[in-house]
Amino acid sequence: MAYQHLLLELDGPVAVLTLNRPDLLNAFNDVLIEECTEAFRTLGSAREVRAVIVTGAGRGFSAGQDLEDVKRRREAGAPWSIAEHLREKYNPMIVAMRVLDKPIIAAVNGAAAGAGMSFALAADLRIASEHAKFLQAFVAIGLVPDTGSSWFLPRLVGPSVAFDLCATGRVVGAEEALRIGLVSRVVSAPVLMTAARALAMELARKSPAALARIKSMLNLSWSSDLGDALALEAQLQHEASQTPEYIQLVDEFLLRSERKK
Ligand code: LHQ
Repeated sequence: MAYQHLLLELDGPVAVLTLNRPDLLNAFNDVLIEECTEAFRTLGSAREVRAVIVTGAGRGFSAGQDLEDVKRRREAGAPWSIAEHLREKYNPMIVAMRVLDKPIIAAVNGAAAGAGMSFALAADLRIASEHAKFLQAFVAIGLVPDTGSSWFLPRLVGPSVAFDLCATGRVVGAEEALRIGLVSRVVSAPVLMTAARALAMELARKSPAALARIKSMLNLSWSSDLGDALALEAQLQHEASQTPEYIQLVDEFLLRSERKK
């Protein structure tokens, strides 16, 4: 599928989606948001794809909403509602990321600001280059967090740090991002994509059915109580244990243990 502002590369079981508006630090316009949503949905039914990487072309990851585009609309006098824009464009993209039953790795190569940071937070895990920086840029233009940031951020870094980041809009560099749990790894810029691809390949070798269930149970854990989580674990573990993969992997483990004796 050819997109206008999004590059899609298939590398065996790994799909790499690159936001491709480098002159604007990959700021989102309508087309880019729609293309991302479409790509996540398409990848959901691509059986050969087992892990997805999202990254940005050039020196930015994504600067969030394309503010030039917003200004153009205002100047054109076209009636435009931010609420509608969020409901019809950004929100479906975030939902498409969370319901995709495959792991999404955000390889954060540079600035992730506003909705660009939300986009990174909606991935299953984040790996950053030393040039990555995260900012809840909304407050600097008198807005509030959107595109999922108000939901993801407190869950990832706790309510106090989330408030700090949302209320100040300050820049979080790669090392701080690692320390506060925004990202799980930091690597040097030249090896970011190699590291992201290696991680994606590692995930691609795992049972896809197990990964889909892991994603689903962790999605639900964020809004469930302990009783619900225990019940869901029992149900999904039952389903996982009915798969041929489970029997085969346990047998292989026991065989390896036997050989060591
Ligand atoms: C940009 C942008 C940008 C256009 C850099 N747009 N051109 C949802 C619904 C509806 C409306 C509103 O918003 C939302 C959600 C949101 O995402 S709100 C938040 C929108 N994003 C921002 O406010 C971030 C604005 N950008 C920045 O703060 C900085 O550019 C960051 C920290 C991202 C990067 O700083 P630098 O590395 O110093 O780069 P730069 O500022 O020099 O930017 C490079 C170019 O990219 C520059 O253009 P130029 O022609 O001078 O090279 C910027 O104007 C352009 N650019 N962000 N969001």
